[in-house]
Amino acid sequence: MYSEKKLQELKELAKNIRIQSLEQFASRGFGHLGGAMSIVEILAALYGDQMRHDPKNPHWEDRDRLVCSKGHAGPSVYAALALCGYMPLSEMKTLNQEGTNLPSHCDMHRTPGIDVTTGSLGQGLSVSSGVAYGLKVQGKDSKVFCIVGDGELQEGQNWEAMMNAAHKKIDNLIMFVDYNQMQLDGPVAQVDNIADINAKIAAFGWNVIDVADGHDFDQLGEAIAAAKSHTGSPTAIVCHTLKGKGVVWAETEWNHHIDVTREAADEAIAALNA
Ligand SMILES: Cc1ncc(C[n+]2csc(CCOP(=O)(O)OP(=O)(O)O)c2C)c(N)n1
Repeated sequence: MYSEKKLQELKELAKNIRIQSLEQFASRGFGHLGGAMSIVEILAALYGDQMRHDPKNPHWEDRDRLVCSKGHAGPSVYAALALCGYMPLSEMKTLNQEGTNLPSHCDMHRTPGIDVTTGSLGQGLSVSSGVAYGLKVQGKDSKVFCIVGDGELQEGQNWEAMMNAAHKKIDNLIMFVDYNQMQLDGPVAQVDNIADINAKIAAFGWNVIDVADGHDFDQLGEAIAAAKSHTGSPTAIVCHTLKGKGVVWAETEWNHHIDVTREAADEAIAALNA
């Protein structure tokens, strides 16, 4: 789908989102690395191509919205925003420190470009649905993209939101499921199994698109384009991803919230640049 030139541009953006996320974790010494890395290509596809937004005007009324419901992945969202020009890259060194604009979890009152405060899992889809409905009522054609974790889907509020969004035909709402199959304390299937997730979401009246490789831009781009043109129901894009993706020493089973030394970050950045 993408031209070679655009593909390279998106890959470069994804690489730099990883690098700038690592800079944040290294400056703080630790963080939610695994779940930040699994959504990098989703963020790059959105901010680098599919989303209507203006870094010079973060509150532009006609923008699309992004709600990172898995708010602990804030650092990769901040990196994407900074790389698009919402803030200087120098802010990356302030993650979760006194007076920062970059708290560990997303905060709409602190960070330019963050549309909704998140961190308490399970709430972002309800808020996204309300925002999307409000936009429709106002006659706007803006989309609301919401990224939820697969472990997060164990929270019952998601299913209430899904039921209502289908009932109200909120078709400008697009949910990404970051289906990395891991959560804080182990495999989702062992902690509280959500399978068969596609069938469950479809049973709630949603259009469901399965993306076999959530790190592949062609697959993501096609899915997002299809979701944007779909009418009559909200769409879920279930992205099969890898927690810790792209960080050489983090593509392991235990990478949820980990120490990140300067040396470890440098090693990962060198591998990304190689
Ligand atoms: C309501 C609530 N309970 C618990 C937590 C602590 N917590 C933070 S991340 C996380 C795991 C979430 O798993 P998943 O949604 O799969 O995210 P990912 O593994 O992709 O990072 C938990 C339990 C929280 N932030 N909010």
